[in-house]
Amino acid sequence: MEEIGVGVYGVGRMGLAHVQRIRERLRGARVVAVADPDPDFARAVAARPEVTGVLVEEDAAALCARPDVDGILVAAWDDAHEQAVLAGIRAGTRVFCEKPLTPTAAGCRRVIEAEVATGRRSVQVGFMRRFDRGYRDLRGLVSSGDLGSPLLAYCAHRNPSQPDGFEAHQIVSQVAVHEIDITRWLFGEEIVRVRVDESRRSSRSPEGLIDPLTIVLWTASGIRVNVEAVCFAGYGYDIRCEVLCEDGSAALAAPSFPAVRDRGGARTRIEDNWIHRFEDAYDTEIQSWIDSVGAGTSVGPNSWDGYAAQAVCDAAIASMDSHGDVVPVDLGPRPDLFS
Ligand code: ISE
Repeated sequence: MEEIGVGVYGVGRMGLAHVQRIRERLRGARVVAVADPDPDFARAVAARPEVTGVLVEEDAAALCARPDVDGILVAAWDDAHEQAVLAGIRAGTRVFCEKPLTPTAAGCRRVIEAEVATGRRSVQVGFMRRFDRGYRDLRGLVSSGDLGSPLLAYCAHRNPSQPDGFEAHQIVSQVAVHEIDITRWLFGEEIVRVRVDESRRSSRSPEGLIDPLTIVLWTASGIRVNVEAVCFAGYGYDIRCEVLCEDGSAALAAPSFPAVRDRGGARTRIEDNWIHRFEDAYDTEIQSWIDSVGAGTSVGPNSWDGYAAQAVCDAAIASMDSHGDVVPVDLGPRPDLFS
């Protein structure tokens, strides 16, 4: 199969990591051009030695208009996603969009409508955990039925810290959104209500932010998922998930690092950030997008998944703002294109 041409919109930390993975590790694609909501920044990044030979365009629409661009990868800041994704859909260009698809459920609805109007699915949303080996094994076990019906799950999502400017609601829309998506995918059910519980605030967490939080999700059949979302845990990037079923339980396997035993005791390593922790998942995710663009198909989490996750985030933020109300989630009808 011929190589596909990729345009990357948003060349901050995540966008650049994707440029590098496409250039260094993946097959079947080349990055032909980049753009960024800040065009000067795009020009500065394109001048770096690790990005040599890549052209710079003014915006996402210009990327899509290039005859050598078959797909755009959107990794700009959240508020810039909607316009870029819509530009791709309207131009008939395949889109990979980092989560969140857009920062509000209403914005995701607009994306869905635009896709429905074209009559084909063309957007993959960046919920990379669905491509992680450990999560895939866990899902296989839970859905095999060998452990009986799932009843309850516990997830921990602990970050060592967050960048300056991190806002209170992002603990939901940037952090817990992964567990929201994983819950829907693991159990194959929509989330119907949410509650956010506060706990004692960590002294590491900046003014105005309540960290950690526990986000309680209930699925349509009543499975309850307790998500511990921590933005300023200090010690590392620690991800856990355990599902209790009627006949047993299954937990996410941690990545394997050597187990050290010495005078200090027994220990192993914990990752320090998500790009390292999920590097294999990102590679598999972007490779599957490249393959699907080459094959003219669409795979992985779609706009409906992006919308459903965002609708749950909106409800969780409402619960957070009300200091603990149980907030229902009403997704409305799912268009046939996504059934
Ligand atoms: C970050 O934006 C991500 O997307 C990571 O996957 C997540 O684990 C982290 O908490 C976020 O800040």
